[in-house]
Amino acid sequence: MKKVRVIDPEIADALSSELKRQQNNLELIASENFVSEEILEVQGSVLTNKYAEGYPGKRYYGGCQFVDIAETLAIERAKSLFNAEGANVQPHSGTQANLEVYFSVLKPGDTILSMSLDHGGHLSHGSPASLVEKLFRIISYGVKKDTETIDYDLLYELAMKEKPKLIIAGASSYSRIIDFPKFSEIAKASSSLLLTDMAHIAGLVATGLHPSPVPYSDFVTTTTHKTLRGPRGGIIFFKKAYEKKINKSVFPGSQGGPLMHVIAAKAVALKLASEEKFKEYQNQIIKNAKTLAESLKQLDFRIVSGGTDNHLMLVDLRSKNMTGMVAESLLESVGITVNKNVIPYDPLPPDKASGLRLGTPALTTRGMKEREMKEIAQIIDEAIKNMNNNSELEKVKYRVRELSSNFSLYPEISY
Ligand code: DSN
Repeated sequence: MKKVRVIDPEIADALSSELKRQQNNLELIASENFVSEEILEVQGSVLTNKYAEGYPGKRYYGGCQFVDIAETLAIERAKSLFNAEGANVQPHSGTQANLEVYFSVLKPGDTILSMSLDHGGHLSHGSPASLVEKLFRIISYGVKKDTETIDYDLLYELAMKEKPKLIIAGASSYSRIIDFPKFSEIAKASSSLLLTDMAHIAGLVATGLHPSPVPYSDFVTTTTHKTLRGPRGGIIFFKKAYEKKINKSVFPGSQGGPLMHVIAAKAVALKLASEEKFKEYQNQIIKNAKTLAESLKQLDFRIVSGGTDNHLMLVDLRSKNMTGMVAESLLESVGITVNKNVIPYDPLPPDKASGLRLGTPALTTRGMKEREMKEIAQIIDEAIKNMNNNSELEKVKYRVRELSSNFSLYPEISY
């Protein structure tokens, strides 16, 4: 029996139920993934006990010789994988990483030009709901109404008119290739700094399956747990000239003790991401996303922008007379986990939303391929068509269980 079950059965039950949920359900949340057992092992290691404020070789605590090894490996692997001049692996999350970039070069009141949340941007890029909007002046670009792809003409126009101190490229729900040379050209024309948040596509970038923002950006932030398939956390990449500013902004600027167990797990994830089979995995993520999008289109679902070039897609549910909110809970009831999402120019508010965001990284980790994606599209369609027919929904639920049971996940783990 696991030790936690002896001392805290309530938490052990929560862990056990979550494990079963992950094993039995079909996980289609585009920003989630399943880490390897090695990463779980390192993240649950004795490194969690160590305080190490500062940086390798320059800490404010004794006894840091071994965590220094871990952090140095993480930094070097991050730089090498993404061909970056510098990396800070301490940010606790992607939002934290973005804030740390802002605090390194901006003053309160400075202007940021970023993609609007409604069109696929991220909260931390300056949504009115976030702290960022209270500290800085936020101007937003978005996607064109007809193509639903980034409106680079509007971006240029706004950049030249507003002369923002910082332009942010990158998104949370955008399924097309982002033109980083174009962003860089516009940032240069408006004398702005360029930050790219590549959190969603980091795994694709690491393997050359999405063009890299690194040569074109002053700063690049990422999370490590999405397509990159590492522990939850963030990394900031920077041009050498910003090394001191970024490092100071992370510590002591906005964080205290780094999470050394997570940093060591980031190092392992970065090592795994440099292997040839990681490229095959990323390739399969894209093939799966394209197949899922095409299969849904054949079942009369509209895919925003007509398809996908990466790991995710936005499905417009209006032709099915269903909101994202209803679809999310309906699919949850049959064992498919997704998130409702606004679509560009959505007539509905975000808590209802007209769309769903679907992504393939997690199911690809479980070994699913094109055949399973076609089946999942049919299952989603069946569930939506039969939303008021409980006996049909029971059959759909059974199909989900059957499909899921063919792809094992964490067979050795129990709580
Ligand atoms: N919450 C993440 C996502 O789902 O895209 C971004 O932080």
